[in-house]
Amino acid sequence: MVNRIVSSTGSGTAPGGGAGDASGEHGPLWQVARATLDANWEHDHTVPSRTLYPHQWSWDSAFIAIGWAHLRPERAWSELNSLFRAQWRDGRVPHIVFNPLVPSGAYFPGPGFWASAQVEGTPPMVTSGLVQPPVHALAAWHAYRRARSEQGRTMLRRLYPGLVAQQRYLATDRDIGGAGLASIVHPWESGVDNSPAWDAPMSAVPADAASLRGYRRRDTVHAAAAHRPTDLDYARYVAIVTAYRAGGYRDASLPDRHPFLVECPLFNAARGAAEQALAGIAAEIGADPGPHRERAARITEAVLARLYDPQTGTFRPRDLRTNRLTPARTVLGLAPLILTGLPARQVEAVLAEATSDRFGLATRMARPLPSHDRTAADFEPLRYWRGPSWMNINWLVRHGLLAHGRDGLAAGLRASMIELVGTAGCHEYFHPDTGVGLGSPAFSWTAALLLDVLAA
Ligand code: 9WN
Repeated sequence: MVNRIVSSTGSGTAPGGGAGDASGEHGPLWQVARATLDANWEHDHTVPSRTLYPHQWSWDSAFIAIGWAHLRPERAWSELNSLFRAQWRDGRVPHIVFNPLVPSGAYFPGPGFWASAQVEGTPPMVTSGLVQPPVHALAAWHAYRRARSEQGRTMLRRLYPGLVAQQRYLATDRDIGGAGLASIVHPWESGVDNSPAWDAPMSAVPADAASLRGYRRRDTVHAAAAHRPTDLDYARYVAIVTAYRAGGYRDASLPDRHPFLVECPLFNAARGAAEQALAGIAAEIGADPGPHRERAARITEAVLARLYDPQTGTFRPRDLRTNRLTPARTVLGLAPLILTGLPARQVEAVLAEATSDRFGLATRMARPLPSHDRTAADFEPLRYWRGPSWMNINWLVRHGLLAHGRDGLAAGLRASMIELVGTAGCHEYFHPDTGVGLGSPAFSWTAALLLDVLAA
């Protein structure tokens, strides 16, 4: 077990150069993060967790690549490359790539459940049929700038067509609402699976907890059931995948037949940020950045038109089944800050929400942002995505704060992130008040993003 409480002093040997390198003030912490990533490395990718998530996950790999850029840049490129080798012909990047060497029952739902081999245009390896937020171009661009090299530029050139195809898939097949936003077809696609943001659309999905009797959940073998989704949630997750799979994972005519269709602010902000990053990548490799800038602007406009509620000054998901914004005020609403073209009025609105008692952002803050509104009646500090703090969401918000020149708030957030992981270790998520580590105790993106915030 590489996870342990560390002191903030000491020395180490890792390369680096920023305040966070192994020879600096945070040397021992740097070493814990490095040991966590090393222990989770699996020939060409990094598993999120050896116990809970023993395969490759899509947005995890993006965040993990950012960490590897500080230690072993070749692994950052391998991480993204191995993921994009599993890209489907239609451009979707699957949310799980299954390792055939891991016993099929180690994770539920496993490879047999997804049955991707029966679908046209899928890669030789077994994958899920869902996607996750497209943070990969952002990660590739960030990783490259953290460790600029000729090899890095070659890798950007190699990844570019896949990154563009990923965006094209989301902009076309997934524009189910027809207004320029991509819909997610399952809460797992949001990456924040169990968020109260999905309670309203999920409540309309017909399912019965008893239907789970034919399956065996694995998550509750490794994590406390009280910290995980309920059986009824899982029955709905399974029902939604079953419906999507029955249609061959095709997106045509989903409104007529699919029980869950939502436009998510984080997912779409990630699309916009991806276009911004692709503009940078294109310029670096001699391609045309213009179309990417235009697409970023169009996505930003669509996020504003579809997901911003001027009455409350918040961004919230739109449920296509009801054509209404979902009621919960979750941390998803802060994600549009990563759009560099977000107008000043909405930047201020997001900051008002973030600095309110709901989320507690400040230049000096005891704890990072929770995943849900602290003042809400359904805030649950222990259950995943319904209150606990996560490093990836905090990293994204910090990225947005820096993009909008809010350096003081970004510094406050950074200090709280370092303090949290420095005290608790590289856990999957954290109690938003006490800071106690929850979920997997050796979680890769926590380690990777800690390295990145330590470095600058
Ligand atoms: C389902 C791997 C993934 C993350 C998600 C997180 C969790 C899976 C699960 O773990 O989801 O994809 O089994 O709960 O919610 O964000 O990518 O770390």
